Amino acid sequence: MKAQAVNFFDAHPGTADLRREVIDGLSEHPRAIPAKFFYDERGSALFDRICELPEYYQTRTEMKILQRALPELVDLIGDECLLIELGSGASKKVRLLLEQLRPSGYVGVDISKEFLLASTETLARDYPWLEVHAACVDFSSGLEIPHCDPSAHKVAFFPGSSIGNFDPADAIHLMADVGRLVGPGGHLLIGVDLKKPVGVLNAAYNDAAGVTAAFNRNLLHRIRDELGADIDPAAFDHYAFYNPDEGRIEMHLVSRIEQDVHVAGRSFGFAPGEGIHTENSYKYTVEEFAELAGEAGFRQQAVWRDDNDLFSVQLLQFGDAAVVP
Ligand code: AVI
Repeated sequence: MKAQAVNFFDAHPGTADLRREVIDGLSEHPRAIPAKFFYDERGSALFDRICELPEYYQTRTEMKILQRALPELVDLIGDECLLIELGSGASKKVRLLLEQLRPSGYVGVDISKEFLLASTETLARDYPWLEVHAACVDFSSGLEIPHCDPSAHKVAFFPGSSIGNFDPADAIHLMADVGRLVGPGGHLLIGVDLKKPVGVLNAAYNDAAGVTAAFNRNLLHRIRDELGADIDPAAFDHYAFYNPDEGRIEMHLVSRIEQDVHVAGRSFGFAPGEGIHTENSYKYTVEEFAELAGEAGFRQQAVWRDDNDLFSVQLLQFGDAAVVP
């Protein structure tokens, strides 16, 4: 069978968005820049390396859970669905689903254009029976996705606990958008990282090889290279820790020295130890996540975890009587 061409839809944020959000973020106190800007081609490649690290249990644990859950999952979802993968990246996990679920179509959605194109083209080649679409969008600002047959049973797949990178209120909004996309009876299959001993969490975001530090500093590489700023990534330290009050890992970039950096004609002074908050990664109990999903109109249909309770994969179903914010 001949591979299908990938239908491509491009609405990814460009340099103007980066410039605006960086200037806004550096003008605030405390300073913060959205984590979505980690993911240019280099940042996505660094994230792929993180997924292979011994300290970063999430990716391999989720894979194992999915493998174990598959027979039950196929029974619950049925065949002929339209599978929509949010944050498709390297799309490794979805292969498991494609092979067992045999969906009628696949839509890969990601903010990183080069990665998305490469991964969907590979899927189209490897699964010639599958209709493959690619939508390059920043789904944190709404889910405008073409190619969605209104009558299809839609299953959104959001692996990797990327939901944890949204503040709870934004996570509810995003899931409500997903609910509108999949419609009543539609599904969301989602990976959710669980609360666990602090030592395990801190190690996962402070790996010995320094890949997470390089990933964090990639934001500064982008600001320097794409915005022409005179910022030196080596003048900032990677700082990541679990904040138990908020139930989240926080990542920051902390200035080693007193310095002024110039971005798009604006000057920003840093005192030594002054930081930029770059990412939150929320951790949930299964019960806490049920409540969050419920606020978006989803109910937990099934929850699978590993033997050490590190991670969960949850099948959520969108209901008719949903109260959608
Ligand atoms: C993509 N996301 C779920 C990762 C996380 O664990 O929050 C991003 C990451 N940040 C540092 N390491 C990995």
